[in-house]
Formats: sequence, structure tokens, C-alpha cells
Amino acid sequence: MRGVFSKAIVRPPSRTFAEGLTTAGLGAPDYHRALEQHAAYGAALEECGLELIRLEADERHPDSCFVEDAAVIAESSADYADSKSDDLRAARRQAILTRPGAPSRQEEVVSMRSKLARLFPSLCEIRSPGTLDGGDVCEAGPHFFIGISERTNEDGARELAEILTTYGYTSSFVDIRTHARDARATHAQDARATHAQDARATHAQAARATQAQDARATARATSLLHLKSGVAYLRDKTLVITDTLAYREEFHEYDLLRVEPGEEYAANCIEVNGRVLIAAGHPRFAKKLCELGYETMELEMSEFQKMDGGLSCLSIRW
Ligand code: CIR
Repeated sequence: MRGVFSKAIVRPPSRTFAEGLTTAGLGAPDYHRALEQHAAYGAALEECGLELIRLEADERHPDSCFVEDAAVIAESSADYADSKSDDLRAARRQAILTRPGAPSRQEEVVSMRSKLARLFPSLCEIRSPGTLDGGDVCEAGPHFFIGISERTNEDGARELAEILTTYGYTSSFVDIRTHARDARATHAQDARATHAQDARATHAQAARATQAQDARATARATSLLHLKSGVAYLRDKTLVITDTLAYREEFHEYDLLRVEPGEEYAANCIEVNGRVLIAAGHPRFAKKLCELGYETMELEMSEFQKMDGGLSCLSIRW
């Protein structure tokens, strides 16, 4: 096993978790089940050799368990795979506080700042008018892909790129705004469709409503909240990727491991010290990884998926 990552910050969901932002249309999350899934996630990271740094649950910020969005730790971990290079990695490691694009999430950075200030000698930060969510930052060895999304604007992406250049990394932008989710539209349409399916509606109306709901479920599955909703870096220039992003020129130099239609949620996976943590319930993707020689760990993520969260967003790893 490669001893690359040694620490991770995590924060459990709070009692207000269900009040967070979501476009998923999968119903309300069960708080107790979310706690269990979060505990299993932490245990999996520990099994991969990481020391967990735990932040307290924060009821004022329902989305705050998605810690990844509040900070980025730049570290070219995948390229320095042996212990001799620990010093080199540490020298180039830099913590960057983000400025989340959703107003309800911007204050999450306050507690993240106090935690990181105790762990790192210096902190950089994204400043207004820049906005940036860590979910839009995909480290691929010494190169970083920065998504420009509904949450990360061009100013924020540029600010991060400048910081990364200072610390010796390269970066490029991937504009995913054409794949963004439109929460208001889908929720309103779903409400109308449910109405059409009620007892007074004709069979034809109900059938049309069901078809429309299916189409919107597919649209939600292929739409991207963050860049890392559709792409993950494994190692050796290999990216896990959804069809939505696979054709993009930005990724042409990489080996692409495609997740198949219907399993898009699994694209948000993480490689941790030689193992790949993936969301349970995606058998074709799990099989593909296994055939390619990756050791996988499957984790139940249903309650986080209901809130648009994936595996990567529950931790910040370095
Ligand atoms: C949000 O909409 O901000 C949260 N409900 C989900 C954030 C997921 N974060 C991530 O994928 N990096």
C-alpha cells in the first residue's frame, strides 16, 4: 500500500441536515441513517490508514458535513508515491480556504479556518467577488482541474489558479455550467407531475407525467453540481468519468475509465492509499474497477446522495 494520505478532516451531519440544499428529488434524508453512513465512511478512511480530524456537527449549517467544499489542500500526492518524498510533498502542501458559492454555506469557512490555522503554517483564501467550492477542484497529480459551475465563478477559479501556480502546480478550467442542475425548474415540474398523477387525472395524463418524471430523473443523473460529481482522479493519469464529461478535450491526455449510464453517481469516488472507495449499488462500475486490479471498498451513501453529496465531499484528505 502506498503511504500517501495520512490525515482527513470530517464533520458528521447535524440534526438540521435535511434542511440543506438539494436538487436530487430523492426524498428527505434520515438523520440517524446518515450518522451511521458517516461513521462507516470515517471507519473506512481509518482502515486506509488515515488519522481523522473531527469537526463538531454544526446545526446552523445543514450542509456543513460536506467539508470538501470549504477548503482545498493542494498537495501533489499522486505523483510522490514513496516515503522518500514525504518532505517534498510537505513543502508543497498548501491549505486554501474557499468561498462557497451558495450563500447559505459561506459561513462554514469560519470553523474551517480555525481548524486549519492550527494544522498549517499559513493559509491562503479565495476572496470576493470570487466564489469556489472544493467540489469543483480535482487534483490530478501536479495538475488541478478547476470546474466553473453554478457554485464556482471565473474569479474564484482564477484566484485558485494563481495560488496553485505560486506553489508550483499547474491548473486548467473546465466550464460545466451547461451541465448545471436547475433545482427550481425540476422541483416545480415534479410537483406538477405528481399533481397530474393524482386520482382525478386520466390514465393518459398519468402516463405522460411518469414519462416526464423519468426524463427528469435521467437529466438529474447526468447533470453536474460540481466538477467532481462527474470526474475523479485515481492514479497514473487515470480519470473516472461520466459520459457527460468524457468527450471534453480537457481530459484527452488521460486514460478514461467511464462509468456507465445509470451509474453516474459512482463517478464521485476517492482513491485512498491504494484503495478506491466507491458508493455501494453500482455493480458494473465495481466490477470494472476490480477487473482493472483496483481494490475497492463500497460504502452506503444513500442519505448523502439525497442531499446532492458524494463520497469525496465528506472529507478533505492529505
Ligand atoms: C450543496 O448543495 O452544497 C450540498 N447539499 C451538497 C454538496 C456536495 N458537495 C460536493 O459534492 N463537493
